[in-house]
Amino acid sequence: MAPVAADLAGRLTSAGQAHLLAHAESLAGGARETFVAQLASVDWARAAAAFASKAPPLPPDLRPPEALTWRRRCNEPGLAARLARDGDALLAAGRVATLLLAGGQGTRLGYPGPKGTFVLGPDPDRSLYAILLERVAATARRAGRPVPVVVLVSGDTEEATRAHFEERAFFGLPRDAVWFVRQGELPALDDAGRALLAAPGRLALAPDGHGGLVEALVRSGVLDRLAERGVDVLTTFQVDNALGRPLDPVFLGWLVDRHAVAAGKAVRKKAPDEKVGVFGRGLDGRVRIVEYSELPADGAPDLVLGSIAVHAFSVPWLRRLVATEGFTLPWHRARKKVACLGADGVVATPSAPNAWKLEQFLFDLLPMAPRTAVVEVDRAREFAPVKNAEGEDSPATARALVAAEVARWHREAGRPVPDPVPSLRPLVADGPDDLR
Ligand code: UD2
Repeated sequence: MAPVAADLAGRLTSAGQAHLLAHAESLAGGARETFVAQLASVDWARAAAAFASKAPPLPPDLRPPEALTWRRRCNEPGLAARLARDGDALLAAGRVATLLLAGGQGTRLGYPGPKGTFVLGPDPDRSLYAILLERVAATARRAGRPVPVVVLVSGDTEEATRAHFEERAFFGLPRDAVWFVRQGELPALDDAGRALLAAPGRLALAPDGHGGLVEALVRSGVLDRLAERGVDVLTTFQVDNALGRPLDPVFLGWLVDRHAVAAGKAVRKKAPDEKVGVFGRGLDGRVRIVEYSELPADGAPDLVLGSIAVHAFSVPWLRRLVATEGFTLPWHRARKKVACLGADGVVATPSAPNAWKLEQFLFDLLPMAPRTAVVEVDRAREFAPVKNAEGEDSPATARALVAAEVARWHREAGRPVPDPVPSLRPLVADGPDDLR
């Protein structure tokens, strides 16, 4: 059998992965070729840099950032109307695109496919992708201009996601305005930084975090394509929130009003231990989001604004940022239980965490932004996460929140609330105005 190509062998050795070379040599035939191809697909220098990096320490003096509060928005209808006009103008001018984060593995839900294909219901065609992308299509219809959609996928989600879009005829979106962008993957590493094998001849790979979208947008050329189309604002949202509104004109208008290059949506946290990142503003005036898993034990109770992971970024600012020398997002490391091939040649899931998964977070762009606009929204209207199979943030709690919101639309439109409450079909109705 031909030895592993010298340049790959060199990359592996200099990244401390010589054990993988030995494993490759122990394989033969197709298994060896598949494994060597997988080894060649990993950016080993990036993995070594990620493992060696230390996430920046939390600034000690974070305070809640200035925000357009829900109370102010309700008390100043004139302000909300003006902001909505500015946001609608951006949409009507085709200057807004949106990116759906759909590369995650959805481990906690225990659902085999990409989370976007999960049927939230009640009707059987109500997948999360259908609900969310029909909402984008409805917004574009109202604006009279297409809204380009970028879908961030990973090795775990790309194939089934593309198939779902084809089956559903892209949910009414123009195909030439939908891009699938594949994020990078990194191997799970042991305490010495050595890559684990998920099985003989197969690395234990995981998506590199939704912050990987920045490199994926650059590498794929999609960031340039968006700029060429005249897109100034790229909003982002998550596949696991059926009520997510990344194209809300007030949100867009506030970004413009604050002359900001980044924006985020917040809800008042239910409790300090709610599993949402928190907005904080440092003495440097920069707004950041601290992930719930990285908060102090008390959950930083005075940081009451929790992130629902709806963001917006200036495309020109993003393009300048990624072009600056040495730009990179910090690496966050999480210690996880990763099923892997033991020294005894048997694949086993360890009883205790045994490996490091390395992720970049999209919201680490915020402290790089000179100004970030934050909009507080009403959780009942915009936040119905599907994270876990049971209990909180589960399909059951999300279904109840969605039904309550659809019922509210009927009441607000002076319509009797149907029983059962109908499924959420944004192309039919996406708010009380559509029911009037
Ligand atoms: C996320 C936020 C949390 C809060 C919460 C709201 C992060 C790290 N945490 O918690 O602050 O806003 O949502 O519900 O954002 N994804 C990718 N590629 C990846 C990893 C994740 O596309 O490599 C997507 C995933 O498909 C999902 C979203 O990012 O749509 C967040 O997934 P997560 O599990 O990383 O974060 P989560 O849900 O614990």
